[in-house]
Amino acid sequence: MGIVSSAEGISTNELQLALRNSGMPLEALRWPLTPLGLHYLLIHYDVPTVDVDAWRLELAGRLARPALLSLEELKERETVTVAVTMECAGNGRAGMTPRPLSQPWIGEAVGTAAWTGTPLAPLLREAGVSGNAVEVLFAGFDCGIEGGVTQTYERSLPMSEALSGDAILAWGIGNVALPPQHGFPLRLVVPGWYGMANVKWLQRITVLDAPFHGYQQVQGYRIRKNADEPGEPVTRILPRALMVPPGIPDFMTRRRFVAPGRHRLEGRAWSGWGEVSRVQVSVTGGARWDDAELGDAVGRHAWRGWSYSWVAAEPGDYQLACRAWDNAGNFQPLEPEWNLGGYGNNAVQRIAVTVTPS
Ligand SMILES: Nc1nc2c(c(=O)[nH]1)N[C@H]1C(S)=C(S)[C@@H](COP(=O)(O)O)O[C@H]1N2
Ligand SMILES: [Mo]
Repeated sequence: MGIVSSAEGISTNELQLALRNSGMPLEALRWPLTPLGLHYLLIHYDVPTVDVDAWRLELAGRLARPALLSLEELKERETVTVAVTMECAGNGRAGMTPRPLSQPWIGEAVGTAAWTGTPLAPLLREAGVSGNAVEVLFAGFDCGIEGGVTQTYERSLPMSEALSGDAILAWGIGNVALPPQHGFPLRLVVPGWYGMANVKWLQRITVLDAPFHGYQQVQGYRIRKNADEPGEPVTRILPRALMVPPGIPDFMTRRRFVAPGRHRLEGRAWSGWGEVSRVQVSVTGGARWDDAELGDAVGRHAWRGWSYSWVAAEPGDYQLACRAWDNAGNFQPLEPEWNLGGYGNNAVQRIAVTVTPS
């Protein structure tokens, strides 16, 4: 992964990635469930086309009863619908200096969807997981070259997460079949984990008796300062609060303009480590912080709303900011902490707002 100084303009390569992988416009934070088409997208290689009639999910590896399952057979199993806030591990990457060269997210790589599918754990248990199994590997259909390595997109989960967590194999989103870009015909959804764990376009699930050492596990998605160190794996989502940008935007700069008076600032906050326990807002660029009012969570694995009443008395330029805490004790830093891949930057969001003369 290369790096560029953030003073340099965006490269054509980054622009290509940015155009393929759309973010959620922040005004869509108003919806508890992100409308289909506004949920962010991240696709490393190409969107594969899958012939669902010929398609079978393969259950393989350290299992007493390996299996091939059609979509119809999967749909006959226990079916659940779970609201999950999903966020790309690279969200906030463009705010790091120097900027890690990859999809240049600012802060919009998030969305909440109602995913419909069947729980993963009972499926694995019924297939008879062997006693020496340590991880479960999920392989997609999509192939590409990354870091010089030709690969299929694949990621593993620890056995404990696969058997005790709330992961589902999803064939639906918001009451419709998965669209191609979200993983048709079947994807993994791992509540609380950053996006990379949620493998799309599944073709095979393999139970492993040794840790997976594939590219997306040991090269990509590691928190490290340089390529020589192994670093720490990226796992669960760090807390973040985002605000619906108030007022109206300037077309080019996206600076916001509001009239003097009282404004209800609102947004959402989430964490993959536990419940969001506190959200604060600053209308003074961080000089002073006040507690926001918390709303209900959309679900156990989904964001919760917050609001704050701002009296914009004086015309002038302001910087608004918000930050969240979770009940596991995690909170958002004021400044990004740099790492090579540009992962997990949950530094506070700042929004430039002008209060216009009345
Ligand atoms: N097969 C496959 N699964 C994948 C990816 C991919 O490129 N290929 N991208 C991952 C990443 S990095 C993210 S953030 C999420 C994004 O899911 P979405 O596009 O449905 O929002 O999918 C994950 N699953
Ligand atoms: Mo991602």
